[in-house]
Amino acid sequence: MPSISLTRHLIEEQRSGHVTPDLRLLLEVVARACKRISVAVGKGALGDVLGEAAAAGGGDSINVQGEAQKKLDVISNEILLEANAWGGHLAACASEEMEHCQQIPDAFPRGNYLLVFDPLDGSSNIDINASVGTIFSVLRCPEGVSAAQDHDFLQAGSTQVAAGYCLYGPSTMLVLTIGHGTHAFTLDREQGSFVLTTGHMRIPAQTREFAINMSNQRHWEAPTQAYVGDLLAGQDGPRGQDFNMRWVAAMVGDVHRILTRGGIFIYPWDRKDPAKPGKLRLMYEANPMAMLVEQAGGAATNGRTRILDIAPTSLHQRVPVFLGSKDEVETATRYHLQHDASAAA
Ligand code: FDP
Repeated sequence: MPSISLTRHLIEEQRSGHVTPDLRLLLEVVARACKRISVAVGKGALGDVLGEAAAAGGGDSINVQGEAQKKLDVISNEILLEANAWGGHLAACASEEMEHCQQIPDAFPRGNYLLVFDPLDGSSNIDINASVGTIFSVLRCPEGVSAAQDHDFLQAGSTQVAAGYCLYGPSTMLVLTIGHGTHAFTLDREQGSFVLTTGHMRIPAQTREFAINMSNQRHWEAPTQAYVGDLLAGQDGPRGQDFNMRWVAAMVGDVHRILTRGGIFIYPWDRKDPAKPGKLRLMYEANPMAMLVEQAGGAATNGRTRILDIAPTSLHQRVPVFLGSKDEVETATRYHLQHDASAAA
């Protein structure tokens, strides 16, 4: 059986009518940019890419989220912007690292898609040489819009035409959906191409593995406390079985584990910072991951509502996230809905 490259996979999807020529080329450009980021990440300490980015006026650079920017956050953002500027497939790009979307420069033709990305998710893992990744989501530019603005990106996740991530781990993997299954490609470093290694990934409906930052436990709301408490009670508790915990501390790594062998990943709402309704961002973390997970048979909610049904109100909006094995996500969601119902009674 000859190996199937990403290029061949996308051409076959185009022949099946699942992807337009423009979207195919756009995804190829994103994949090419991810290869460049993979090279930069792989250089580590030899490439002068580790550590904090410097602000123009001195000191550490802070992004729009109020978070310190790593050099690799900035490098990855620039690679994605530059790679996507000239292809003619995009109307605009938005990124975790930029307050507002960026239109395609006038020198190049503008296309019909919008690209939104987290250039380097899990960047606190960079300096310890652990997995990080790029997460991206592709939306249609609304009809008749010639100069896309932030509000043109504010579409529910269910309208995404493609979503994916590239994981920079021991191997570099691109995991992609265009709404017809979730497929994983591994970068063949000698050939320089992504090769299909797992087609139609499937997340088992049941699991005994969960992922959550337990250090925030005291800040969680009551139903999250109750749900995780029952997982921790193991065999002696109401669930009647032991659960194991895994936490990569980069969403892209935790979601990859779940797509590979199941589990539930949770970043709940907490009281640590009441101004933030969750840590993760809807447009370029929760939405693309929710689409990938649903396309692999899993589920994704904010504890109450399906993530892909949430109507966004701002580009950098945060949401609580519960995603992974379908039965387990439904169980966790039930704890929250039952709590709300008894509080309202
Ligand atoms: P990071 O801040 O390192 O970029 O989206 C941000 C994220 O990582 C996720 O990848 C990860 O799951 C989470 O934050 C970890 O945050 P905490 O260490 O604050 O729990």
